[in-house]
This record gives sequence, structure tokens and C-alpha cells, in this order.
Amino acid sequence: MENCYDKTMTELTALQTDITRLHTDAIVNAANCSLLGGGGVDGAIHHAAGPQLLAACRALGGCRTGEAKITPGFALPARYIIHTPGPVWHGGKQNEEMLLRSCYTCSLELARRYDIQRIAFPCISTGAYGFPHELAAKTALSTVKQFISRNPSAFNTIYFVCFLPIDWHIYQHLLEK
Ligand code: AR6
Repeated sequence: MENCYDKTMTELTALQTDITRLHTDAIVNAANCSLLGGGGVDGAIHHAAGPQLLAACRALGGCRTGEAKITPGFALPARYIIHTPGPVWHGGKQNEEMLLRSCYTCSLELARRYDIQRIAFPCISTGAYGFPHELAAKTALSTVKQFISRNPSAFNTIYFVCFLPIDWHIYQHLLEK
């Protein structure tokens, strides 16, 4: 576990684990715009949360790339799931970085409204959607730091959940700086 406290006293932590196992207020799902499930972390979350999640997601009517919607966690240990469709990487010239920033900002904004103190993000867009790992991590971290500097008392802990060793090494390195 790599920790970093900034001036806001929100703890930023990289974890190497399966996000569905985390006992936290909310986990974020790297969803698609249908919000009806898929592979990767989305598939794992639907599997672990159970069929009630799909029913709740159907009622949400989809979600635009870079925006976020919320459901209960159902059978998960986490109380809430925040669903955000990340951008598909097309080489970097189709607003991908801005859309990824928006995923983190909209998720944190929604979390704040639900009084969520501890939230865990997967490495959004870096799997099936092909976003370069290092650029995704730098974008995630700078967006989160900017958000918490403007909202210093909103969060207790923000977890960056790294499923793959490459992401774990990148986050460890960035959080040490
Ligand atoms: N816990 C934490 N991270 C995980 C887990 C897990 N259980 N499983 C995978 N990851 P991806 P995307 C990591 O492909 O790129 C889905 O089909 C994975 O190693 O899940 O945003 C959706 O429905 C990678 O680092 O999401 C969409 O159609 C990260 O999660 C599409 O994939 C994101 O990989 C979204 O693609």
C-alpha cells in the first residue's frame, strides 16, 4: 500500500486488489454508456453485486461518456457503486484526456452529494478502452488532487485500485513524488 497525504488531509492510497472486495463507502465502476454490464471490472462488479444491480441500472437509462450515475452496492461490501463510462482511446485527439478527467470529477461530485467519505477508483479506460496506463494515472491523480484542494474536507480516503502490476508500479511511483 502506498500512501500520500496532501495538505487537505485526504489520504490518497494505491491498492493492489479486486475492487469488489473493498469495504468502503463507494466503489467506482468503469462502465459503458448502456450501464447494462460488460467485461472487465464492470463484469466483476455486476457478478459480485448480484442481479438487483442490473435492474437498478436499467432504471438509470444509460449514461454519457465522462458523466456518472449512482446505485446501491447491493451484495457488495461497498455501500454505493458510482458508474462512469470512460472514453475509448482513439490516439489522443478526440478529447480523451478531458473526458477521463470528467469521469473522476463527476464521480467525486456525486460522491460528495451522497456524503461518501471513502471512495475507490479502478484504472478507468485502461483495459478494453485502451487508454495508455501512465497518462491515465497522471490524469486521474491530477484531477483528484485538484478536486480535493477545492473541497478539502469532502473525503477521508481515495483509493486507486490497481489490478495489474503495471498500474501498481505507476501509482506507487506517482504517489511517492
Ligand atoms: N478490480 C479492480 N480492477 C479491475 C478488476 C477488478 N475486479 N477487473 C479488471 N480491472 P476495463 P475500461 C481493471 O476493461 O478500459 C467493460 O466491458 C483492469 O485490469 O474493466 O474502462 C465495460 O462494460 C483495468 O486496469 O474497463 C466497458 O464496455 C481496469 O480495471 C469497457 O469494458 C479497467 O479495465 C470499459 O473499458
